[in-house]
Amino acid sequence: MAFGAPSWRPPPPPLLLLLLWVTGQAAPVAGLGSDAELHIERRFVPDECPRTVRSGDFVRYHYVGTFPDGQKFDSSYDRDSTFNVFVGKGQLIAGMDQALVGMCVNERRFVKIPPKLAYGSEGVSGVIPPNSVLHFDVLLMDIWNSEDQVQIHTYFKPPSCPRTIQVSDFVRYHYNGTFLDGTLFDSSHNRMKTYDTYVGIGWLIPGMDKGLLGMCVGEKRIITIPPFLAYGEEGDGKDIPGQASLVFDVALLDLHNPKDSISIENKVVPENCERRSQSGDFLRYHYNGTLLDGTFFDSSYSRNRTFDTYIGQGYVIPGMDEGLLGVCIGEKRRIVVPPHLGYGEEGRGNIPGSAVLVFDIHVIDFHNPSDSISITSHYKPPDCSVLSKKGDYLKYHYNASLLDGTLLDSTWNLGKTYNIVLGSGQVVLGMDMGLREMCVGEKRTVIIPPHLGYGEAGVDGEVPGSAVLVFDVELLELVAGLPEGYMFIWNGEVSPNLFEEIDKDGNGEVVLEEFSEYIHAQVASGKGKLAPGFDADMIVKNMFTNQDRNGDGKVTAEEFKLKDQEAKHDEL
Ligand SMILES: *[C@@H]1O[C@H](CO)[C@@H](O)[C@H](O)[C@H]1NC(C)=O
Ligand SMILES: *[C@@H]1O[C@H](CO)[C@@H](O)[C@H](O)[C@H]1NC(C)=O
Ligand SMILES: *[C@@H]1O[C@H](CO)[C@@H](O)[C@H](O)[C@H]1NC(C)=O
Ligand SMILES: *[C@@H]1O[C@H](CO)[C@@H](O)[C@H](O)[C@H]1NC(C)=O
Ligand SMILES: [Ca+2]
Repeated sequence: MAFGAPSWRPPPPPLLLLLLWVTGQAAPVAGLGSDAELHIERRFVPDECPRTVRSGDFVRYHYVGTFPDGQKFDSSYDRDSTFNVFVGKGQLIAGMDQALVGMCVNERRFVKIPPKLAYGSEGVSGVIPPNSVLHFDVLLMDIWNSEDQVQIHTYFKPPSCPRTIQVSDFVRYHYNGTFLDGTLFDSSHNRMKTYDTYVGIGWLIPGMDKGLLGMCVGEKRIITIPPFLAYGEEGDGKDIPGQASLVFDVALLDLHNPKDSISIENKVVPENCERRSQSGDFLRYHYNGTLLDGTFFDSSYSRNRTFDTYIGQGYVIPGMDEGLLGVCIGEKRRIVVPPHLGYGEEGRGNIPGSAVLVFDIHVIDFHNPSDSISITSHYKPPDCSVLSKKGDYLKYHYNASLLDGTLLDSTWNLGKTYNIVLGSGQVVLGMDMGLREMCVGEKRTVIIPPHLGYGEAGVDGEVPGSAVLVFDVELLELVAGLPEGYMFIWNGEVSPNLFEEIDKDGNGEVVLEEFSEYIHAQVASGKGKLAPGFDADMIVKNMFTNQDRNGDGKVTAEEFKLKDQEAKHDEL
């Protein structure tokens, strides 16, 4: 329909406004129609009606205008856009100004307007005959007032709210955006991604910048924004028409400030804490990783293995590098890491970009690569003068555990002592060190860092990799070893006729049987001594082989002499 829209007001004003302008100048028109009064029929009233139209409000509505005979003279639907206007300010024909008052959004009214409240006796040339009664089928879409503020309605608040959105915070949230009539125009869910933005610094429409303030993670609220705090007269693209009020249903998932550092919460520190982790330490810990809204993203428990790392050296995200400093063994704490100290704007794996990370950690143990063993003696017998040394044969009991108390192994379960020659590599280096200078009856605790224990590999199924070990040891027996390098020594003088004595049958050759018999006899009579803790026959056999230079299984007097003169370190 072409009504010859005047050029003074883009976009082309709809019929009602145009015609009012024509008649509005004239004196009030007397009612000449058959229906002299305004007639309003409420054809649909929604259950929810938080607000009704008052004079001075701005409204958006659809309408169909007909004559009483049903003939249509105008329709907003044909223009595919609502009619937008202030109510009660004379911008409408008088009947319409009255008919809209009291309407709810989504209400539908059928209105009959007498000519005296419409276009009177003059009508509109070519469109509305004089003295026409006009019928309008009106559906209200939107309503606001220039005095409106942003409205906030919180419908879910989490039990704990340690922090709320402040100006310049960065947030991640989900939202559904609708118009007042409930029509969805946008949703973050359609993109399957949170909306991520700064708040309060103009990245958002003003109403949103304001409406998000004070919100906590987990909170859900409905933010209703009048168009002058949203996209105004112009609207936004094809999705948001001009002068539209917007309703955002918002669920806040994440919140931080770019100035945040990490925060440490929920500390549970064991009573006994002699040492706190420092940069350069190697730490083993369990963790559960979640996002601020509780969404789980990773856990060491699911791998049945601690997470092991050096700390303070850049092997982990900066927030963890810092958060793991100063912990005690056995400590639990929560480390909250803002994204700039975590995985940044990019995120990683199932960690979204710009996400705050929450790590609940449990420290299993830590050590420093420069650590040696530590020995704490708990009991020493009154006479503790004979101290263990390299080469001694030791019988001891032990309980082996991890720093968190997990028992690994115990000789008490085996019902017998563990026996070793000290310094012979029969136990891990840390244990070899930890058993020195100990007297029989002494009880001590030896703590062994992994590089002096089972290393990074650990022992499959028994000792975790990189684990610090705790041995509670009790020394039960000590057999003094021989001087270093000797497997057999004489207690007294060596017989001058040694070869003849060994060569029992006097045939000038010593065979292994003769040799072995002789040595054992010396040991038995206390004249000689074999190194303790080894297989005596093996020692004797080795001694014999050493003497049997040409390897023919017989030692001659010549071979015997040669060997005898040679090294000081020889056994005979
Ligand atoms: C938005 O709509 C989706 C799908 O209907 C719904 O799951 C969600 O709870 C709504 N609200 C928010 C704040 O996302
Ligand atoms: C962790 O251990 C449990 C119980 O021993 C087992 O059922 C599970 O499969 C293990 N998971 C992994 C990843 O090894
Ligand atoms: C991690 O989560 C599991 C399962 O909920 C829980 O048993 C464990 O204590 C948690 N660990 C920490 C360090 O919070
Ligand atoms: C090892 O544990 C057992 C049982 O708990 C205890 O009786 C014993 O004294 C412990 N041994 C050492 C060497 O600590
Ligand atoms: Ca012989």
